[in-house]
Amino acid sequence: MKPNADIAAETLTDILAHGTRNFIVCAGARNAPLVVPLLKLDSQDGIKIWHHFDERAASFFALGLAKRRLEPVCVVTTSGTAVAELLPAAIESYYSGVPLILLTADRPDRFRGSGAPQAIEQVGIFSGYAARNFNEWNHESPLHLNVSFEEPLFDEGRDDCPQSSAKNSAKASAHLASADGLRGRLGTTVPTQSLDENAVILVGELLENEREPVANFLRSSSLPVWCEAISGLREISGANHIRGGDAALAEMEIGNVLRIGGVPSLRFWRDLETLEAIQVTSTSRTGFPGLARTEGVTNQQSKFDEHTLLDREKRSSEREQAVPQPLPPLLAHARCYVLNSEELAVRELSERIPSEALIFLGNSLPIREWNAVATTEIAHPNVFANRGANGIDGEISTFLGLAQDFSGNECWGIFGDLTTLYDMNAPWIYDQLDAEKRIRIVVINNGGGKIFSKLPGLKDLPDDEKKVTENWHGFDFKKWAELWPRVEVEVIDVRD
Ligand SMILES: Cc1ncc(C[n+]2csc(CCOP(=O)(O)OP(=O)(O)O)c2C)c(N)n1
Ligand SMILES: [Mg+2]
Repeated sequence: MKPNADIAAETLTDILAHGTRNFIVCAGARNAPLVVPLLKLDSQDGIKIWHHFDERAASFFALGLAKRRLEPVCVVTTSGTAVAELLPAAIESYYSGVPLILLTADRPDRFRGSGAPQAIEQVGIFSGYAARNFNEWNHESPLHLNVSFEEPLFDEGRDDCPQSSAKNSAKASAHLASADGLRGRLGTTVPTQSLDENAVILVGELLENEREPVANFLRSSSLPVWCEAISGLREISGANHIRGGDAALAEMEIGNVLRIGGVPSLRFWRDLETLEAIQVTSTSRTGFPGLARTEGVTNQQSKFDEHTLLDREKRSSEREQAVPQPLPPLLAHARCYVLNSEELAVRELSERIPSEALIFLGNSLPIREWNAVATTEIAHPNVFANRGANGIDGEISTFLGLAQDFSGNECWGIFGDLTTLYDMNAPWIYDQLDAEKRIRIVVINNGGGKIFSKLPGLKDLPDDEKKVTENWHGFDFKKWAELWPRVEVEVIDVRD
């Protein structure tokens, strides 16, 4: 039988060889053979060992660390339900194309199905959401490595350490280079032939390196375009921007849609499911169509660069044909709607947050309100959100991971009240973040899940039923903030 120390050293060496530098340790007994050697690597060759007690928050923090640059981040858990806590972040990582390594310690095979303490069915627990070995893994999704350890967990007199040497870094870069090659082969041109004058372009989440070619494409096209804040292109000049979100789209006659990047947060996108007369073409890094209907829908996985978005010929012929079209007034002037108090608060925030800041938008109303009403006078290119599975869980943790990885120091996260309550343990990691980071959490407290007040079927329920559907509460967020002295929390109270 292989000694635990060898199993741990081999596993960690492989993970390091795949370019991982950040490990989030959620310590237990069973994963001690992994944790002890890892701690010895802290601060060597850029390796950083983080620690968290809450595996769900830890895995979302890992997702945030990995999200911008797609450098794999590893979460290390003990056995049992600790492993199950990783599922939400694994799902988000799967749908948003982010590399997460889930390294889980287990009891040996013979314990499977036995009901013995802290022995659950860990093998395959993430089903299709995670690859189970390095060969199956595409580097843009979760990888689950389940490692069994016999007792005694430590062998007498051994002090093995995984290799973090230059040899491994070279192996890692070779591997990443080949992953890039794979992504490169996915590149194709966007099928623009199906777009006519009734077309709109919707741009969802883009990686930073995807933005310039997409921006050039938008500028070369006269079609109206809706850019999500997380595309980083919402405020670019030279594109025919639609302002006013769903309200503006509702006024337009739309025959077909070209979606570039992540799945948009628009209500209009959800409605496209049944608006079958509208043809939809999607092109994105992750390759998810974002619609269940297949009729009238084309979809491709694509890497965006100057050559893949639109081939040169098509681009120049489009420019020649492009007769300047007068913009419908609604597109040119966004201010033809009345803002409610919550929207006003979001607008005011967008005027207050400096352009260079990192901004994380919580799901539910904050992201929708920002997209619809945030100022376009100030460019905010560093906006992020978790739009893979649209969860309201783990949002603050993801924000903190992004904040740590961000090159600047000023970071703002804007969250709904239930979203905040969901991730109350997130600030645990604060003390480990770079001291110069200035991190602000804005809670838009409307006393519950107010997005449901906008849904037909739920908005007209009597109050005693809305209490249930919206989870009304009178929670005082200042008390939560007091638990974490370093956390700067601003509560915007927009309760009726
Ligand atoms: C983990 C998870 N559970 C449930 C939902 C469904 N959901 C979407 S929005 C929402 C309410 C969020 O409330 P809050 O954070 O206060 O935002 P508000 O709607 O008030 O803007 C819920 C429960 C979800 N997206 N994710
Ligand atoms: Mg709320």
